[in-house]
Amino acid sequence: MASINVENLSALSAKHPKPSNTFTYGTAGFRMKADLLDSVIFRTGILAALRSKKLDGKVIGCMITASHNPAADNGVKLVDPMGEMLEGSWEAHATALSNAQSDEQLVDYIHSMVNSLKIDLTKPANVILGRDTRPSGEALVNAFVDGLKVLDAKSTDYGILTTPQLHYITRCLNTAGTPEAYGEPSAEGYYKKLASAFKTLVDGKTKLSPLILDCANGVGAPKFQEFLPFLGDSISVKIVNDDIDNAAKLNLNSGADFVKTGQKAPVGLKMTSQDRCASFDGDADRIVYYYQDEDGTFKLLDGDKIAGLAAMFIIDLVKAAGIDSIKVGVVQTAYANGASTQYLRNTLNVPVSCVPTGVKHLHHEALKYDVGVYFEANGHGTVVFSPSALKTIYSAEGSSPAQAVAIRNLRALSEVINQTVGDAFSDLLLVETILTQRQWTPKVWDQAYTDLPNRLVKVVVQDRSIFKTVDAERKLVEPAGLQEAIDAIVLKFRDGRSFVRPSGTEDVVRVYAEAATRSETDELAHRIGGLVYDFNSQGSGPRPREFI
Ligand code: NG1
Ligand code: ZN
Repeated sequence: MASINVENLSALSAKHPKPSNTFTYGTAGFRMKADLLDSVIFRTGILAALRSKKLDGKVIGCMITASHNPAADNGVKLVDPMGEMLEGSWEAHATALSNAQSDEQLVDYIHSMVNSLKIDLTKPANVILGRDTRPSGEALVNAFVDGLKVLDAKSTDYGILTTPQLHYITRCLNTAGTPEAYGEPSAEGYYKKLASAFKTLVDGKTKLSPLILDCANGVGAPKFQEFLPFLGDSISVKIVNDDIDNAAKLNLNSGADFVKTGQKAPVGLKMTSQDRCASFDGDADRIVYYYQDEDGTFKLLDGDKIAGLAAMFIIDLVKAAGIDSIKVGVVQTAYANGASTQYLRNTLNVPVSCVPTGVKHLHHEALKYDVGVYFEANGHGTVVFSPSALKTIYSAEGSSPAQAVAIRNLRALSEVINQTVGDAFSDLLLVETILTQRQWTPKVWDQAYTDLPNRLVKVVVQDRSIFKTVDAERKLVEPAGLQEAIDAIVLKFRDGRSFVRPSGTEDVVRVYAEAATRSETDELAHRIGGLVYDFNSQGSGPRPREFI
């Protein structure tokens, strides 16, 4: 095993000095104000090279994005060879490297990784990069590439991409030439694969009215525009909020997070009761749908509604194909609306698992099913088909024309869905497929179940690390006594449910509440918010006035 060239490292590291801050690689990688990220990204480059060497030169992906955060933020996430998130145990190495106080400490930590993980530094390293439209992205790509140079890693910069496109390309590169080959490793290859599957799925069906698509003034806008010619006349989409030249507008009063959190339409989108609308987030890995009722009420069709629609459709398709040995399961987090869980369990009769927040938990759990549908309520999710389910689907022949069509559709569905990660483009095509096949309006889709009113509030606390949860984050075990106090309040509310957990991406504690009516829900959320504030917020700002 070679050792690292310390002089080379020091020369490169001197270009990327570490500020005094402490950094953490969390559920969404590193994410913060872009001007703090230079040293973090340089060191993440070193980590990516080590990861690739550890995996015998397999291609590792790097995405520079801060998703739905404001334009001044940025972030970095690493992608493992099959397009999944970086393996959990390496997150701690990312954190440790980013916090090394000197070049000596940096070198020591790299050597300790090389020794404990048995990394052969003479192996090749291959890393690909993508970034969203943020102005800070280009300089951060250069910092990352400097990190790669420390270990002579080979890199390919794919320029501006959506996050899921980068995941897709990573998987394509690592599976090329194998029986699991995932597709052509380029944005064009991605467009061709998805468009061809979508055309199969809507073939012969009456086209729906145009979809109004809010792209949050982010990377989804130019990339969906690029995608449209591949889709031809199979779909009609009217893009709004596509101003990527004015960085300040990114995610501003628009996008999936704004729509989901505020339960209202974005700016720049005029809606009538005839319209079907959707919003991407800033890096196009989340999508929510919405429409307006005849009386003008805004109606949200979030990740839970998409999961319900997808599960319903896939169950029907598997039956119609005559291969109902394939079992469908759904994975949610505690943020899933209680009514959606009831619908899945009691109406669709599918098994539902609840896991902690964070895509990697959902993805991992979904792999346990033949076909695992997973979505966070905020609109991030996808469907994963197990290798054995795919084998069954691809070897089935069908004993009637109807079965043959259902089998063809299942195959196309497994192609239109980006199985590496939640993907707004792919999820859009999935929803449009189902609505087209059924000739449903969003209102008909919405009739599956009625959401319980719900509310999410943030509490700024002194120290969010004192909040410890169990049971897929639904119960607090620390601070002692707080869960009992929450339970006592929840008991007083009809259909009441509430839980408290520290955010993994922001310095806050989140309170979720649902109850039978809007006013009871608000009261419950503000009571629990007040309780948490009084426990740990003294000195961290004024007590929000709405807290009870
Ligand atoms: P945190 O900040 O840990 O709640 C948020 C979202 C997650 C996930 C991550 C990554 C909510 C309540 N939480 O996590 O679902 O998407 O960001 O972006 O929406
Ligand atoms: Zn995102």
